[in-house]
Amino acid sequence: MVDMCCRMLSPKLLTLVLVVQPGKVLLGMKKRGFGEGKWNGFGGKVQPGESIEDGARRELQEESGLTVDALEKIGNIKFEFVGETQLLDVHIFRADAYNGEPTESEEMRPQWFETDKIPFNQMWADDSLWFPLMLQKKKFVGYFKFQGHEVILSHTLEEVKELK
Ligand code: 6U4
Repeated sequence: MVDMCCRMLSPKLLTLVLVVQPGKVLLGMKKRGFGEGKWNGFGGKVQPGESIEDGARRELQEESGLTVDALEKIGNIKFEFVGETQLLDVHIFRADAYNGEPTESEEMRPQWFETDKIPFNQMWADDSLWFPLMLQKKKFVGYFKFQGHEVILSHTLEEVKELK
C-alpha cells in the first residue's frame, strides 16, 4: 500500500522539445522504447540533480544532435495510463532557433514536417489537440487518461497565461 501511494504521488518527470521554424516543425521517429513507431518531439526522463530545462536540452542534443540557446516553456501535460500507477508529468518546450544539423541517433530519426502536414495519425493521440496551441505559441496545461497507447478515455486541456 505504501509503495502504491508514493508512486502515485511522485510522477515521472519527462521532457518534450519541439523545434519550430517558419512553416515547419522537427519531429523524430521513435526507434525504440516508450512510444516506439510514433513521430514525436525529442525528450526523455529528467535525471536526479538536473533541472527540467537542462534535462530537455540534454535529451534534445542526445536524440537529434541539436543544441539550443533559448527554450520556451510552453506546456505541461500529465498522463495516466489505465492499469499503471505512475503518472507521467511531461514538460513541453518550444525552440525557435537551434545550432547544428538534425542527425539520426539510436533513439530517433529526425525529419522536418510542414505545419499543415504533421503526421498526427502516426503520433500520440493527444498531439493533434495541443499542437495547434503550441504552434501559435499559446501556453497550456492538460491531463489525459489513456487506455493502452492509442485511446484517450478522458482529458482536460486549457490555455494558461503562465506556467508554474
Ligand atoms: P529510455 O531512457 O530509453 O528507457 P524511454 O522509455 O524510451 O526511455 P523516454 O525517456 O524517451 O522513454 O521518454 C518518453 C518520451 O515520450 C518523452 O519525451 C515524453 C514523451 N511522451 C510520453 N507520452 C506522450 C504522449 N502521450 N504524447 C506525447 N509525448 C509523450 O506527445
